[in-house]
Amino acid sequence: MTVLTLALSKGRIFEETRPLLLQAGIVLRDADVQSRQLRFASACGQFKLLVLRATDVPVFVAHGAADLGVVGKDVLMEHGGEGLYEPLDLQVARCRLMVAEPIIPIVREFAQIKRVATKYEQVARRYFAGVGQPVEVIKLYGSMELAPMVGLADVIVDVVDTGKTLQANGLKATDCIAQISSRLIVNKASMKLKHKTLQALIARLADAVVTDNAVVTNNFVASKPVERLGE
Ligand code: PRT
Ligand code: MG
Repeated sequence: MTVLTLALSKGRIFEETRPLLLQAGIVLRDADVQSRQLRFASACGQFKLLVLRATDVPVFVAHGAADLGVVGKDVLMEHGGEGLYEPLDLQVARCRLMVAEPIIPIVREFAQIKRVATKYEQVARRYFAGVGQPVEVIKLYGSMELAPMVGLADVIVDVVDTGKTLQANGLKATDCIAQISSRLIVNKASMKLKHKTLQALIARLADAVVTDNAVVTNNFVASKPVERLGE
């Protein structure tokens, strides 16, 4: 049996990916998921799960500490994707990566270079360079929405889902940089060394994405025979 190590982040990606994993035959026990363990095995033992911070998922996979992982396209764009294949769009945890500015414009006394607060430093640099706008990018790790309010930045770049967070902080979206969803990423060396097992898993996950719109109950899926992949 070829064992695969899968990197996931807790939170919305985990919640939305778990049903797809189940459909693909990867059963995770509630006790493991709810525990504080950062590494645990799937019920059949073929998969080792690593529970990581979202931004660390591509790092673990690129270095081969995990064979594959699930990560938001936003995080992947910021990482750059070196050492990784991106074979599948899982179409979960959808949102948009957007530029937002104060609804009521904040007038600055001196016309200075536009300041952008974001945790997506590289993406923001590339985007504003692409539209020919010189900017100073200020890297933050959270609460970007605060930055314009306190005069730290003129605009922010962040992911937006319903838009309620922007609205609650007096901001409005002005430009969409990218449509975001979660992607399956695979280490390039693992793809060669564990090709058969990985291809089988990718095919199963692709099927799961297609049928994801159907309401799938745990009972229905769990009652299907779970074959070991690549055997
Ligand atoms: O939370 P933590 O700092 O640990 O890490 P994280 O924020 O990277 O993880 P998590 O689980 O919050 O998000 C993981 C991934 O989910 C992101 O990389 C995106 O690909 C995707 N995703 C989808 C989102 C959202 N929707 C989303 N709405 N990630 C974050 N948000 C946040 C956003 O930052 C903003 O604060 O939700 C707020 C906006 O939501 P609305 O509905 O008010 O617009
Ligand atoms: Mg978050």
